[in-house]
Amino acid sequence: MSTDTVSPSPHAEAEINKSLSNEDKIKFLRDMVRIRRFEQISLKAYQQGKMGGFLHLYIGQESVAVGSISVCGENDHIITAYRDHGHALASGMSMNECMAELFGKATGCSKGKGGSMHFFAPAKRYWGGHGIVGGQTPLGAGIAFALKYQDIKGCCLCYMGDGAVNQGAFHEALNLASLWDLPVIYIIENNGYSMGTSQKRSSAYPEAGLAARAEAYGMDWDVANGEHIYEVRAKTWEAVQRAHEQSRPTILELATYRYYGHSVADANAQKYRTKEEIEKYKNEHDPLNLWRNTLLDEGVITEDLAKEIQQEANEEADASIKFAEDSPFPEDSAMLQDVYWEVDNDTESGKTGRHFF
Ligand SMILES: Cc1ncc(C[n+]2csc(CCOP(=O)(O)OP(=O)(O)O)c2C)c(N)n1
Ligand SMILES: [Mg+2]
Repeated sequence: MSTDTVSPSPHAEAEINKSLSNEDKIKFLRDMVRIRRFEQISLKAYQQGKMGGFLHLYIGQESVAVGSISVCGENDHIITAYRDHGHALASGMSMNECMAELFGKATGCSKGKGGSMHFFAPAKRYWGGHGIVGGQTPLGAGIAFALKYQDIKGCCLCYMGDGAVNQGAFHEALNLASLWDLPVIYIIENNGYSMGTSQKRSSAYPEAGLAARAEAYGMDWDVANGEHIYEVRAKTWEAVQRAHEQSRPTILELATYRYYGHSVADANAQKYRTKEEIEKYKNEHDPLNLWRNTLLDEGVITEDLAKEIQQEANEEADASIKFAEDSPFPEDSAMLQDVYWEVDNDTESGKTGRHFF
């Protein structure tokens, strides 16, 4: 762990950050440490053959989910892609329900039938977990539409990768979001790569960044550094206020970095970027170190408290592995449940398969 003094972030003075209590700040550290530990230990379990399917790790990007979700209120909603563990835990989901989902157990948040890419918690306004690149972007617009339609002052934070900006569905969503004044915020988590393809090899964009594509739709946009909690909160809050007060969409591009391969099955993880690049990010841009050192410098935490927070996260993650291992697999009879609400609820359309007309 680096203990260098960090230069104070200019965003510490933003209104949304000045009002933070020490407890709030400590919670952000705790949440980031919990997310990282959850994923470190899930990787271990994956390598031991305890779970199947995909596993896309968020390690290195934690400040984006924790910082942005921390400004959300009770009518704000979250939706994201398949790299979804961080957003789920930051939304208040428990490690137990998430780990059990990875293990395919009936106690998982999606009853063991979704796995890593499909964490869901509607009661916490967390709408997944989507595997089709860009597939969540029209859904994010739809959630925002529903809020507006019901006259609820809220918004939808819709997260996506830098690769998703080239999907047609995203552009259709942008068009409607702007045309219909929808309170949706597209947060591009720009980690520089789409699987093994760098941003430069996959996207045409002006120097200002990918978010500048918003110009074509008359939308507001911004580009910021996603590694610092203060900056992420300040920039997200501007967009949330725009959504709440003016019912207008925003594209917010946040620079970040993933330390592991695209997924645990990324056989080329060492080929499309250098070890030096990865080390540089780990050593100089790690969001956990950055925030921990900020809090040490501010006198909000001591080294002992930082260790205690890590220890607690380790214990919570270990307990979640035990919970997952001890949980049952879903019954065979549950195979066809939770596919269509209409079928589960025996409605006329569920019985006939006719949903329209
Ligand atoms: C429509 C579609 N095309 C291709 C894929 C395969 N695929 C899965 S993830 C991915 C890369 C996406 O990269 P990015 O949007 O930058 O997100 P990141 O993985 O960096 O978080 C691709 C091409 C897919 N899941 N869906
Ligand atoms: Mg990416």
